[in-house]
Amino acid sequence: VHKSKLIAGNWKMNASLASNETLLKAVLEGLGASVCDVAVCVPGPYLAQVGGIVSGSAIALGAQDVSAHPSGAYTGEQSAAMLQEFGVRYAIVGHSERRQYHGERDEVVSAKTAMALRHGITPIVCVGETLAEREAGQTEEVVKRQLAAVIHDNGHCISEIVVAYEPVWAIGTGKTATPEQAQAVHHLLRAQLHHAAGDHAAGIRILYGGSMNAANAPQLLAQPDIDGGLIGGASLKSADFLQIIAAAN
Ligand code: 3PY
Repeated sequence: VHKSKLIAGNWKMNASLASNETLLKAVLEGLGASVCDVAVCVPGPYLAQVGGIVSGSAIALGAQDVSAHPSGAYTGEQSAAMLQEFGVRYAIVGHSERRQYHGERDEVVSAKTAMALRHGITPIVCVGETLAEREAGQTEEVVKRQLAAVIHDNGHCISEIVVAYEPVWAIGTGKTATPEQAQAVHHLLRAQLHHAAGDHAAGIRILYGGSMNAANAPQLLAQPDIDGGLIGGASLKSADFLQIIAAAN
C-alpha cells in the first residue's frame, strides 16, 4: 500500500491575520519538495484567508471541528457544506479538548465523522485515554470504544478516515508518549481497523498527537504504525513545523 505520511498542524485558538501570513509564508518557503502530505487546521474565521494563501500549494486546508447537523438552528456551529465551500480538505473531530470542555460524546463524534465524509472532507478522528484511565489500565478499552463508535456508523467508508491517537495526558502538557507506548496503541488501533476494513486498514493513516515536536518527531515517525502527526504548539513555529515535516519525508 502506498501511503505518504500526513503532518497536520492544529493551531487551536491561536491565530491572527498578521501571524498567519508570517507563519505560512515561512512554511511555504521552507517546504521544498516534501513528499509527505501537509495540512493546517485553522480557526473558522481564518479559513478564507488561509485558503487563499495555501491555494495551489502543497499545504491543504483543515478545520478544527464540524457540526453534526446539516443546517439550521445551531448557533455557533459550522456545517460541513460551509467548510466545503472554503475548500476544506480535513476536519479534526473529537479532539480531547472538545470532549473535555464541550462534552462531546462518542455518538456526537461519530455523527460529525459521518457528516464530514458525506461532504468529501476527510475527518481526523481523535481518540485517547486520560491519565487516570491509563493508570487504571483502561487505555485499550477506551481507545477501542472511541474508535468503535466511529466504525459502527461509518463502516462502509471507514477507509476514508484518518485516525489520531492523542493520549490526553500528553496534550499541552509537554509530556509525550514514548515511541514504544505510542506504537503499542497504534498497533491495537490498526488491528481494530483491519477487523472492520480488511486490507484497506493498511492504507488508513493513524497519526500520533500530543506534544509532538521537532525533537521527538523522528523517533515517533519511525514507528511502523505511526503514519504522521497532529501537531499542536509546534505547528505555530515555522522552523519546528518544517523540521517535523522533514522527519516525515
Ligand atoms: C497537541 O499536540 O497538544 C495536540 O493536541 C495536537 O492536536
